[in-house]
Amino acid sequence: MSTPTEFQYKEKPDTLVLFDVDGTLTPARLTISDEMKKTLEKLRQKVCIGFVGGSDLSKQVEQLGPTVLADFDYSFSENGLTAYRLGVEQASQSFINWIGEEEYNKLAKFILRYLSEMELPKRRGTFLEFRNGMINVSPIGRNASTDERNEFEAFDKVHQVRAKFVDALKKEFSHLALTFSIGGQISFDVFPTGWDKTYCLQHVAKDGFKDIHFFGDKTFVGGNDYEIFTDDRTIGHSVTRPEDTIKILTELFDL
Ligand code: M1P
Repeated sequence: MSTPTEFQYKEKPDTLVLFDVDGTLTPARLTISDEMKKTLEKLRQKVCIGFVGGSDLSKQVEQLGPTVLADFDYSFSENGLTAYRLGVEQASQSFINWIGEEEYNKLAKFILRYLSEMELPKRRGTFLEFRNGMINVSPIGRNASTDERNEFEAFDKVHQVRAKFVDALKKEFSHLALTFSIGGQISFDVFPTGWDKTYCLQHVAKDGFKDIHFFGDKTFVGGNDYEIFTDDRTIGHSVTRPEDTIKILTELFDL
C-alpha cells in the first residue's frame, strides 16, 4: 500500500504515533505544556501523529488547545467514535445506534428496577447517565458530593454492590456483546465489547502505516490504555507522565 500523498512531506510518512491524552500528553485533567507542543510540532515533520482520548472533543479542546484538529493528523475522541483525519470528520458511531431502542429500553428498565431494590445507606441523583459511546450506572448517583463518593466507595468495598450488579447484568444480557467496567469510585460503564482505544485503529487502516506507535500511561491490566498498548497492530510505550513522553520521543525519533 502506498503512502497517502498528504503525508509525503514527512521523513517517515509510513509511521504513525498515537497518544493517550491524560497523563501522557498533559498532566491528568490539565492543559498541554509549551514544551510538549514544540515536541509534537517537530515530531509531526517526521511522522504522522494522532491522539486518542476517552472523553469527548470539547474536553480535548480544553486540554490540547482550540486548534487541536489542525495540530494532529488524526484526532480521536471517545476512543475514536468521533474521528477526524486532517481536520475532516470521519464516520462516527454511538451506543444507541449500536444497541437499538428496543434492547436499550430493556437494559434501562432492568437497571432502574435493580437499583430501586438495592439496599444503600444514601441515594442522590442521576443514577443512569446516557452518553454518546456508553452508559454510566451509579447506585448512589452522579450528583454525590466528594464526601458521599468516598463513603460509597468504602461501602462498596465491603458489600460489592457494583460487582454483584455487573454479574446480574452479564447474566441477563448475555446475548449482547457488552463490556462492564468498574473504573471509578461510584459507578460502572457499559459499552460494546471492543469499543476501547483499539476502536480508533480501524480509521487508520486504509492509510497503510508500516509502524503504529502508541504512548499511554494506563497500560496495566484494567487500565484504559491496556488493549491498544498490547494490540498486535501497535508498538506500545508505557509512560509515567508527559515529561517521560517527551524523553522517549526525543530519543526514538532523534528530535
Ligand atoms: O475514569 C474512570 C471513571 O471515572 C468516572 O467514574 P466515577 O464517577 O465512578 O468515579 C466516570 O467518568 C466513569 O465513566 C469513568 O470510567
